[in-house]
Parts: sequence; C-alpha cells; structure tokens
Amino acid sequence: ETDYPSHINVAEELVDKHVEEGRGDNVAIRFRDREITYNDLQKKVNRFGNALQNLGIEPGDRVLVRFPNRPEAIVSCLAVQKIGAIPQPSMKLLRAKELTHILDDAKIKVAIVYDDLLDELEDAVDAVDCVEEIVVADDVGIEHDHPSYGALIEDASEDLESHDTEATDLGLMLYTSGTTGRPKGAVHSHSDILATADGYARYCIEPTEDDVFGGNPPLPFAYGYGDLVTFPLRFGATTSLVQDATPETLLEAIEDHGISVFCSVPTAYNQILSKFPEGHEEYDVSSLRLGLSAGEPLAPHTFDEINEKYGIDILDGIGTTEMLHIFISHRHTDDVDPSATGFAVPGYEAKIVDPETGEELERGRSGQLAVRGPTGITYWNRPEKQKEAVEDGWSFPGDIFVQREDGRFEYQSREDDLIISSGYNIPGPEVEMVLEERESVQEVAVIGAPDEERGEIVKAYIVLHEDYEGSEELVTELQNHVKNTLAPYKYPRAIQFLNELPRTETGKIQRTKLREREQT
Ligand code: 3SK
Repeated sequence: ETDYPSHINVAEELVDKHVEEGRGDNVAIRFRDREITYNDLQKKVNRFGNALQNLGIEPGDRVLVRFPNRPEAIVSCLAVQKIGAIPQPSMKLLRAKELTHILDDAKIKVAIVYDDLLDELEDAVDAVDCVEEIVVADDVGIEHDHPSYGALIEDASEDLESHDTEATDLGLMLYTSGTTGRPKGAVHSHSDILATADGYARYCIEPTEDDVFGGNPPLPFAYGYGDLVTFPLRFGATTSLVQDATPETLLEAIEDHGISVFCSVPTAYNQILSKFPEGHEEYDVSSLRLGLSAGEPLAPHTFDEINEKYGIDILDGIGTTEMLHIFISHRHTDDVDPSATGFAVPGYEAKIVDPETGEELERGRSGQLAVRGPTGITYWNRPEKQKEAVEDGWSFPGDIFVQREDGRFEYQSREDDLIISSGYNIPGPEVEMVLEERESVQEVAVIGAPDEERGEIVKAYIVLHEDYEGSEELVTELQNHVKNTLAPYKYPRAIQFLNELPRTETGKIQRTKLREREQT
C-alpha cells in the first residue's frame, strides 16, 4: 500500500485527485459556519501556489506557515507542496527567540502568518537575513505593510500545474518541540506524508469519505497535521477546524460539524470529563464513532469514562515528530485493551532491545523501542543526532516499552523519564497512572529527584482537584496507595503540590522543567 510511483506530489493526491475522480463537491474543510469543498480548495491552492511562485519561491525552498487551526494554514501548506517547496508549519506560541533559531536553521525564504501572530515573527525576521517576504493573512485587523494573503489569492490565476516532485523529495519540515536543547528540524518526503494515511489511518481508523475528523491538536504538531490534514484529505473526507479549542468549543464542533473521528490528547479528554462530569447531555454527540489520542499515554480511567459517557473507544497511539505519525496503536476493530498502546501499525515492525548491547529482548522484558517502516527519522542539518537516532534502518524514538506475551506493546516511559533509585528501574508514568486513580488528584508528573543515598528518589508533583487541600495526611494516603498497588520501592518518597504543571503547546507535561527545579 505504501509503494508509490517514483514521481508523486502530495497536494495532487490530497486535492486534485478527488476533483478528477468526481468528489469535488465533497466538503474538505469546515470552519465555523464555512464549508470549503474540494473544488474550492483546489482553486485556492492553485491561486496561492501561483502567488508564491510570483514571490520567487522555487522547488526545495522552505516556507514558514504560522497560523492557529484555520483553513489558510492548510491552503498554504498544500500550495507550497504543490510547487515543490517545503512548508514549515510553526507553533503559534513560539516566541521571537525560538522563531529566530528556526528561520535561520531552515533558511526560511518566505513566511506566511496570521495577523495576530505577526509581532513575534517580525522581531525574529529582523534578526536573520534569509527571509525575503512576509505574507499576512488579515483577520483581527493588525496594521502592517506586508503583502496580504487575501489580495495575493484574489489576483493570481486559478490554473497551476503541480511540480513534478519525486516521491522522495522533501514535502514537510517540522520542528521538535525542544523540551531539551535547541529544536531540531525533522523532514519528511511526499511519500512519507501519504504513508501515514495509507498505513496507520487506513488500517487503524478505516476512514470513509463520510467521516468528519476534528479536535484540538495544533496543525504544526505532527499528530495534528496527520489527523486534521493528511487523513481527512486522503480519503475525500472532511476536516473540522476549531481555532480556539476549549471543552465547550470542541463539543460545539462535534455537534455543528458532525465530527465522527475525534482527535485529541489525554489532557483535553480529561478537561472535557471534568467540565462535563455528567456526560454530554448539553450537546448532540451522536455523530462520534471513534476517539484518537496521542502525545502522552492515555490513562485507562480516561478511556473507561469516555467510553461510558460518550460511547466511543479511544485509540491511544505512540508516534513522534521524527517518525511523522503513529507507529504503535490498536486498530479500531481490535479488542482494544486500554492498559497497552497496541500493536505495530501495519507496514511497521517494532522490537524491544537492550539499550547497552542492542540485542533484541524476549517478550515481557522492558527495554528500548526500535521501529522500522515506511517513515523514519531524518534530521535537517544534524549529522551527529542522525547517527544516534537510526541504525541499520531501525529508528530509536527514545521510549521504553515492554512487548507483552499477547504481542501488545505496553508503554513504560520516555528514556529520559526512567528513574533509577537504589538500582531499581522505575518508570515515572507507571507511578503517575496509579496516583491518578485517587479522587483528590487532578494531574500528576513524576520525576527522579537527585538524592545522595539512593542516586534518585521518586518525586511526584501533584495538582489537586479544587475540593482538596495539600496536607501531610494526604501525602501519606497517596504514598500508601502507591505502596499497596505497585512494588513498594516505586512509591513517591517526596510529594509536592502545585497549582499547575508546566506544559508544552502540544499539551505535553514538561518534566524537564520540573527536573530543573530540583537542580536549583
Ligand atoms: O506524541 C505522539 O505520540 C505523536 C503522535 C503522532 C505524531 C507525533 C507525535 C509526537
């Protein structure tokens, strides 16, 4: 399924093909009360592709695309791909310092930006000498003197031949969120992008053109790009975009746009459950057929509560920006076991190896995950990192897993999140899941804190539900709960209560920030 012809262009495959094959009137994008059909999308992409060529963009050039989840972001990425250049979708919360690094590292030639996000970008552009033009999509009415996205689209021709890209030509560049060190560019070819849809989506989700994908992951997050751009458009289905995601706006979008495949992350599922503890009776969510989750491991209690209150299974999956999308997941037709992440996605192989020797470990033993398949890790300009990340075609995403006797892979921790205390290996997320079972605990992050005697001790940072207050009794109660549920050496010797946990823009807890607190 992922053997593509030597020349293929992802924009043609995701848009033009549907128009040619008679699906042009299908709705491609729903945003607020707007509907954009595949016919409309093709015209917009062609017009903007021509405009970009008029601005001097050539095949292989990198173009920054900086938007919240709005249709212009999708049009921009597809237009850039169609003319053989490489879009670099950028997270909207990045500040000038981070943007400066990205602009310079990727040698961005043109930046397309939503007007409300212009400020930080202009500061970053002033600090580099590669960016020749900023194109602004006007919405909130910021004053500027850059070319306007709307005017460029108006003035350009509706006819555009796609560039004759090779399947292996680069078609997407994403920066890792960079919880440690400088963000790294991960690059993907036109065929990599299609392979995420023709592997994971086709077999695990089984989309049809009647599906409506929607949810909150930002489009510049590889997970969001797949779920809300590549998958719906590959299958002639619809994507529903929500610019400002909250539990209310997401449930409204489910009702108004008829979302059938809801894409989200554990934090957002938990926020929906905590905002609507009795379930969804205020909104009609009968269109839902499946939930997807990634970014962090999904706790079994979240799976159960969503299942009970919204009547759907959630497919948890693990992927990385470097691999572009999910490589371990259940299929929706499996007997989904929420205590495991699932099986290797069709097209991928996965194995567990000893981190010291590289030897494959037998089932039941925990070790480093290695994966091989149609996508793999390719860094932009980072030869040293590249050498560490891939060996004999096997990529090492940096996670510790166990493969169970039943073949399912069970997540243990990120390699960085493995705590070694008095010689015991303790996966922080395992302790988190157990603490989350307590009614008092709203959110928790477990890290290894330096300790003279034990090397590290297990330390839990906890945000309590509003009805609870931190006290010594509560600490003892939580410690006892872990001691009674897991091997006692895993219990958190230290517990600290916080008002909130530090998170990245994609919703991942920044354990590095918590570890840094321990060093000071
Ligand atoms: O965080 C994940 O599991 C993930 C999934 C799909 C694509 C990218 C990422 C980081």
